[in-house]
Order: sequence, then C-alpha cells, then structure tokens
Amino acid sequence: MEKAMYSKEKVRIIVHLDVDAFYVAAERELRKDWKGRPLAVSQYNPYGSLDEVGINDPARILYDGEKGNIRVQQQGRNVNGSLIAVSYEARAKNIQRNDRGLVAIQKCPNDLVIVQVPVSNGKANLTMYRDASQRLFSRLLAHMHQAVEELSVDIIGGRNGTETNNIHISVEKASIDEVYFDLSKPIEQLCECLCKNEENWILLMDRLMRNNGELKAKTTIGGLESEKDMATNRLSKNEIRKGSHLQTLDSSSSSSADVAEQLWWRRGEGYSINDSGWTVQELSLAVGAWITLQARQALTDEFDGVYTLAAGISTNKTMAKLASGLKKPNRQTLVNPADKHTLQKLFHPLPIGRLRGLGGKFGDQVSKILGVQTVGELAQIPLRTMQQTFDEDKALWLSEMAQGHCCDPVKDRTKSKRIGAGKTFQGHLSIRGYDSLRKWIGNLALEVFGRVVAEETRYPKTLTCWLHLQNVSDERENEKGGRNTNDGHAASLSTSIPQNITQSQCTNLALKLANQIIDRVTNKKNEAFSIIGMEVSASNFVEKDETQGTILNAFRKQMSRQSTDFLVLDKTHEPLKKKPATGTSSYLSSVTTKAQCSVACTDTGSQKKIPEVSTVHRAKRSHSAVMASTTVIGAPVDKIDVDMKYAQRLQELFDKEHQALQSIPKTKRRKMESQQLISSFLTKSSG
Ligand code: TTP
Repeated sequence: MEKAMYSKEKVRIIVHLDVDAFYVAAERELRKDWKGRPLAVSQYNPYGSLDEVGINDPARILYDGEKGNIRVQQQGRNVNGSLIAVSYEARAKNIQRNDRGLVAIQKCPNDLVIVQVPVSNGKANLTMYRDASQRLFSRLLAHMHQAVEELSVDIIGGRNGTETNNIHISVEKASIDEVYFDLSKPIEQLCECLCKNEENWILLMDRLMRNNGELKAKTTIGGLESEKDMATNRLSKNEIRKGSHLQTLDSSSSSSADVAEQLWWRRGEGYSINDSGWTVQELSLAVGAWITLQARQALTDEFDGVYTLAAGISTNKTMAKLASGLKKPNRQTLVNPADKHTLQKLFHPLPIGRLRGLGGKFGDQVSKILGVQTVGELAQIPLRTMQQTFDEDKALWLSEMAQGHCCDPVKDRTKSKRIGAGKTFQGHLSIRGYDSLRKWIGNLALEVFGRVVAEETRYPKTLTCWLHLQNVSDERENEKGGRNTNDGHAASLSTSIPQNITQSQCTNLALKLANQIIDRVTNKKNEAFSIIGMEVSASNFVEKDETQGTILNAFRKQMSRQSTDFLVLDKTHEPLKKKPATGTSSYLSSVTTKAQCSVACTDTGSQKKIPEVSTVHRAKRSHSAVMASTTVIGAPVDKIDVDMKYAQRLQELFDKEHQALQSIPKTKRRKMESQQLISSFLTKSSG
C-alpha cells in the first residue's frame, strides 16, 4: 500500500449527479399526492386532441388507475402516447420507457398515473422541466457549499480554519438532469488542514463515520460489488435506460461485497492519515462522498422527498459518470481509478461505446480498426499501435481513457450549451408544403427566440436549422451532405446571428436555412419533399458583458479561475487563421500581439516568458468598434502568472487607438486603420 503521508499531492475529486426519473419527479413536485405511486410521463401525442394544455390543466392527466379511466374512455387513442419517463415504482411493475400508454396500463391498471407533458402551439412545452432543473441545480450547489462549510467550520472552527468564503466549486450542467461538480479545490484545502494534527483527524473520522456509519451504508465502493451487481455493468447504456429491473434490486444479498466495503472503510481508521491504510486519494474520495451525501440529502429534504439523485464520486468525469449509473435510484457510488482491481473488475468489461466520446461513429471506427470490443481490450493496445492509426492527440486520449484517465475539466457552466425547439411529424402528419413549413419553422423560431431573449447575461452567435426528410432516394445520398437514417435523410445548416436579432429576423433566417436544406436534399426547387422532424436551435453563446472580448477581461477571467486543469482564457474567439482582407476588417498582426501577450504571461516554474501559449487577436464587429480578445491555449493554469498591470496597459493602448480612430472620417479610416494601429500600438507598447 502506498504510504499516505499527507502531502499537497494533486488529487481531483469529481462528482456526477443524475436526478432519478427526472420528469416524473418534476410532476410530483406539482402533485405531492403522487409520491410513491407508479407514475409515467407520456410524450405529446399528435394523434390525440390535446393541442394546448397548461401545466395545471387536469386534462394532462391521461390516466389515473385510482380514479377510473376517464380520458381513455372519452378519447380512445389519446392515452396511447409513448412513455418518456417512468417512476421506479412503475419500473417495478415492469413498465419501461418507450412503452405505449395502453401497454403500461395493462401492466398496472389499478394504481398507475399517466400524465402528458404540457403542450403549447401543438407541441410539447418543456418549460416546467427546464425551470425545475435550473432551480434544483442552483440549490444543489448551495448545499455542496454548505457541506464543505460544515466540515471546515464545525470541525476545525477557529483552529487552523480554512478560508471557506473563497472556496470555489466548479459546476457544469451536462443535461437537463445531470450535473458535474469539481470538489478538488475545497477538498484539497480541507484535507490539508484536517490532517495537520491528530485531533482534527479524529474529528474528521468521527464525522465520516457518524450516525452508525451512515456514509458507509449509503455509499457503494465501485469494484467491490457482487457478481449480480456486476451484471448491470455489462449492460449497454440503452439497456440501463430502459429501466432494467437490476437497478431496483435490493443489494442485501451481496454479503461478500458488504464485507469488502466494511474493510475499505476500516482502512481509514487510525490516529492520522499516516496510520491509516488509505492513500490521500482515498481519503479525498471519502470526504467527497461525505459532502455529496450531505448535499443530496439536504436537497431531497428541501423538496419533501420529491427529488432523489444518483451520484458518482471519482477522480475524473468519465469515471464519475460511470459510477453514478452503477446504482440507481437514490444511491451514490465511489470509484477509485487508481485501484487496479477496480479498473479490471468494473471498467475493463465495459463495451467501449459506454465511454464518453466513443458512443458514436468514432467508437465504431476504433472498434473496427483496432479489433476491440471492450475497454479492457482497448487498454491492451500499445500506444504506438494507436499512433500508427490515429493522430497523436486522439491516440493519446484513447490510451489514457482506456486506463481510466480523463483530464476533461468541469467547465463552469450552469446553463445549456444550446437552446433548441424541435418537433416530429409522424406518418401522414409529415410536412409536405411550404405553407406548413413556414408555420412550423415560425413556431419553433418563436420558441427559441423567446427563450433567447429571456437570457439575461448571454446571447447566441449561431442559429441552426435541422431537418429530417423522408423518402429521399438512395442514389442522391452521397451528394447531399447530412446523414442517412433508417427512414430518410437528416441534415442541418447554421448561420451566424447578430446580438440584437429581432423575432422576425430569427424566423426569416431559420426559414432560409430550411429552404436551403430542402433545395440541397431534393436537388431542385419545387420537387416534392416530406419532413418528419425539424429543429431550430441557438448556440455558441457569449457573455453580454460589454467588456467581453477585451484583453483585460480575458486576463481577469484567468485570474479568477480556480480550475486546476487547463487554462483557456477566452474560448469565444478562436485565433484568426489568416489575415482578413484590409478594408473589410481591421487586423492586428497575430505575430505582433503574440509577442505582446507573452510579456504578460510568465511560467512561474522557469520564470521564462511563454511565447507559445498565447495568441491575441482583434475581432472587429464593425469599423467603428475595435475589440481585442485573448486566447491562451492549453497551458497548465498553475504555471501561468499574469502581469495584470501589463494587461491593463495593453488594454488602455487599445482603447486609446480606438478613440483616436473615431475622430477620422469613416472612408479614410478604412484604408489606414490596420496599418496605423499596428505601428502605433507597437511604438507605444514597447515604450
Ligand atoms: P434520463 O436521465 O435518461 O432518465 P430519467 O431521469 O427519467 O431516469 P433515470 O432515473 O433512469 O435517470 O432522462 C431525463 C429526462 O429526460 C427524463 O425524465 C425524460 C427526458 N427524456 C425524454 O424526454 N426523452 C428521452 O428519450 C430520454 C432518454 C429522456
């Protein structure tokens, strides 16, 4: 066993949380009396007659086994939509996601409730679920902070107290009901402090083991499970999603696993980290598990037991997500990838498609070319072999991933990366004419626009339209771009949009994109088309902050960043690949600015300037606005020291140049802008 002498060893602690049967839980928040009952949420059923149904409209209740089958009798097929969320009580009755309503009713006629998603404008309105998600995750973050606070204040109090005020917990929303937290920073600070003396250590252990070992009882140590649990791990993601009955099994029969778990915790006992059999990583994981348990329980209590969550605690995002899916619902699993036995037992048997980034085409390619099916088989392939087939970065990433390593940071993002509205048109409902195309693109663009303007702090730079067309003959498939599906051809087109886009501009742009897709897919105008799915979405969000994109702001961002991973100062502007034509956009040579930026960034290890990591370029909205932004690529954050005074000076110079430009007539300015800026900036900044 590795000696655990506490050192400032860098350990990452990443937690992945997934709300159990999320839409069902959101419905139960509205109707507390549905708690404990088998409940399913049905998707919008276009064959039914409910075109406009508000959140509190009783018409949403399609079936209530206790009250008699009201809507089924009245409206035949209404109840027969497919189920998109199924409570664990309903899963115990063998009801699964994608079951049709009538099939589900047959399985549980007397007790089941089926509720349909709210509907507006003839399509599902998911606002209530999005709002619930936002509410939940912001409260969850608050509870995480509170748990950290409790450990630091209650245990160490005034003695060697850590500064909890400044503790930053990175949080990344991964989907409507999934979130990652990076607890590395607070846990590093806590553990360092808690391990300083024996008294602190005993208090910490007392805290971890209190309530008759509640933490032990409520945390599964991944890799120590019984054979029966292991069967769950071999299931594909889709099989698990279907609500496999294995997930609801009581693990009371796994007595050997229980013993192994008891032993895992017992290794933590002793009078200090040095006496214990735990490594620093294991201690940090145990503390992470304690914080996660407190936060999960506090959240469940706050919402009267309506929301429960599954959690995975590990040292990176891939393993944390894998861990959270091992035991559901309302259970947390700790996975230590440094434990070879755990890797072999838990990780290596997985099909490679279960890994993040390998679930799609690239995963299929890897499997085919390297002849591997499981993660274990992939782990056997030497890096050299991978390098012969894939480019350097991909080969390294694959090799690291197969060993359970993944350095993808938890990006501080609490909002979705994109805002989209979509609709499917089944069977005879498919869209075949330009009038209904206009109507539906208009509806979807309206929804997207409404949600975009409600955003207070950011705006999207890209609008995308996606269409799924049916009956496209196979001969033309290769020419059209897009993707063949089992029943047609799906393609998307994007365009950039201005910050203050109006509703009609948004609709017109979306319609233009849709028409372009149809033209491409059908090859010529006026040819018949049949659309079975469409989506309009806005993405590529940037902050509304006026100073966004300025040099100073980019440096400020870096200064406040707590991540221990990689530094990316400003991802919103990629470095310009080539010089734009003079007169269309003023441009400051990236060579020049690279040199300027390297003066501001110093490698604290070697005290050398860093010329390679920085590229400053100017992005220009119009000829009257000169903006500067900084992109620092892939530099370890703890090795960069930013000279804020220098950054400030760079900014002032840019601002001055900008002001000076305003006094010059526009036509003249166009010609001289670029030249003048470069020479003037160079002269002044070197002074
Ligand atoms: P999931 O997290 O996949 O599932 P879940 O939360 O219902 O159940 P579990 O406890 O097994 O995680 O999806 C989250 C919500 O997203 C789900 O409640 C409903 C919605 N959803 C759809 O609308 N359509 C889909 O195809 C899927 C997979 C989910």
